[in-house]
Amino acid sequence: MSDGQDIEIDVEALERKYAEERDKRLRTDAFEQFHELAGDYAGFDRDPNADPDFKRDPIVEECDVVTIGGGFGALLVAGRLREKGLGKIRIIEKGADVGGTWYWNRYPGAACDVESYIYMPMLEEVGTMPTEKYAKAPEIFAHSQKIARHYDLYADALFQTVVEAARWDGKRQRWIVSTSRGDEIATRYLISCTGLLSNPKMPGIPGIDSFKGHSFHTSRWDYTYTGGNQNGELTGLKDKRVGIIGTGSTGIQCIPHLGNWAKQLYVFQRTPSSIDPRGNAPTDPEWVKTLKPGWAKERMRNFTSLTSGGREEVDLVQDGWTDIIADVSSPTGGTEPVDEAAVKYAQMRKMELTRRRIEEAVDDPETAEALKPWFHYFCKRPCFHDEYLQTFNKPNVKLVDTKGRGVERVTPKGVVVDGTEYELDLLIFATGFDFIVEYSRESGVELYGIGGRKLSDHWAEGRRTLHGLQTHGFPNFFVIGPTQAGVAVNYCHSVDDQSSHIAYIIGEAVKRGIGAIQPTHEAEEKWIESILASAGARRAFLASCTPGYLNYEGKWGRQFALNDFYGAGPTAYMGMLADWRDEGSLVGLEEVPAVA
Ligand code: NA7
Repeated sequence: MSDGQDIEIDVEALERKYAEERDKRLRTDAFEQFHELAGDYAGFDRDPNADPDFKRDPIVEECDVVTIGGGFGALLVAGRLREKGLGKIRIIEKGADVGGTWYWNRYPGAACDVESYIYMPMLEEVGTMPTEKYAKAPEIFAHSQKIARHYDLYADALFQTVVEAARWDGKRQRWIVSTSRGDEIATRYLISCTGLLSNPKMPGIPGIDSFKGHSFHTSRWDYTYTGGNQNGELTGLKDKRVGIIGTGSTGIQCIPHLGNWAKQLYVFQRTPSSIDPRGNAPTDPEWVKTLKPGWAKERMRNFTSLTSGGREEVDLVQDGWTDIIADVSSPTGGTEPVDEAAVKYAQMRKMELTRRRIEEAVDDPETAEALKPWFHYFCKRPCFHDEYLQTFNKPNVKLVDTKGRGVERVTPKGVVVDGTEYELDLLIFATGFDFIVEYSRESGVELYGIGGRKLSDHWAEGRRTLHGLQTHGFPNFFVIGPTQAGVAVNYCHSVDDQSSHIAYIIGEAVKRGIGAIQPTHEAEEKWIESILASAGARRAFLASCTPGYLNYEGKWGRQFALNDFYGAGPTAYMGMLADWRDEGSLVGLEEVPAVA
């Protein structure tokens, strides 16, 4: 197959087609079409990997640091703070172990979609080498456990515990953290590490609670029903009719396994993903021998630079992501000006190549046609897989294309699309996660800062931060997250950089004898102005996209502009934070004196 360089594009015609497809998918309810796993949907939140009878006594004590969450964000910041000598660090986590995303997402086929040598953080620190270029979920989960052991974080971790609220005590200069298990923990530093995509969401499809068969969200995979494990072997499905709603990164990874084992599989599709070849391979021991200390950080940096439009002498990762960027510069922001028309053309050619690959891989022309994505390349997170498309050639697998409308309704027996009822024994929701919603919904936590001011009030019109990390009126509180920050394709790189920056600030505060630190009101205002100013360019691109979590389901507003990423991109963001640290005077931060 060609590399696509010979493909000619009629730009205007394709833009019209993209707009038509987007319009089919626009909905007035946008984010409101989804529900958290709470209220009527609380039953979907059962953790199949935790002890439902777990009990412990409430804890009342003092500590140095509390992290809200126990995924890579928490592990990285806790590890870095350990390196700076902070003693008592409590990770407070809803799950029964560390790992975050990789604790919850145990569906068959789950793997990182960015190369593991750069995705898995702290490889050199803890002495790990992934076994494959794209490691599978169990290996990534085990790596998170290894980080926790390496930095001795298990001893003070509180699992199966949810942080509910935290109140700033100005006299003691402590956050008083209360939890679902009645704990009252006074901590000097409170760090929110609730993750990028951690709250599963359910679609508000009429009749969804009437289904009488078995059902779960992919992030709560029920192996007692399906049989097997994360490698597949789903023997419990041999005599089952299975339906799955959702064809994003999650759907495309577990669908081949379902296709291998289910008696009948129906894939209910609203918008097809773009699927590029994966090309996984075992780690080459000869290559490992060539690596010099510092290689992991340099590889991360090189990848983030290339995938945010930068120029590098070498492409260290050389995979689907960097291949694309060789031809297509990302509109998410680089450090150099780009020729927008050339970028658009290259992206269109890239998508045409993807559509041609689908025609080659899928036998049935109607199915192939329905699997073709019609949107700009970066409108949705690109997917990579070598078996997904071929799964539709199996006689027991049927694509039910809802033509952008979504599933019509769920009945006690199954799922209805276009008036046809598909009877099912098992219905799986691969419908994704909340993305940058209101903070207290996202984290489940309410904060009461100086004077009892609620964080949800302070952020009612959208986030207000300095560098996405700290907020005025909430001293010693830090957030690891994408909002108002430079977000890399390799999200773990963003998390790694933010956690080092937070550890630097805390380390300096301790060294300089500052009991409580916060951004000044002026610094926060200035940062917000810069976020709003850079939102314009991205807005035009996002408006042209089919709805999805990356463009706030097509519903833009000032709040979303404020909750958006740092417009100049991750390389510029990380460079700016490094310069800020080098300057050394903690510009824009102020000491908050203890209240008498
Ligand atoms: P995603 O990428 O948000 O995908 C969710 C999927 O669910 C997507 O295909 C949706 O279609 C589909 N969906 C949602 N509601 C419906 C209804 N009502 N009917 C039919 N289909 C529906 O989540 P993932 O878990 O796959 O991936 C999350 C991240 O994990 C990913 O970005 C990587 O970083 C790793 P839509 O496209 O909205 O039309």
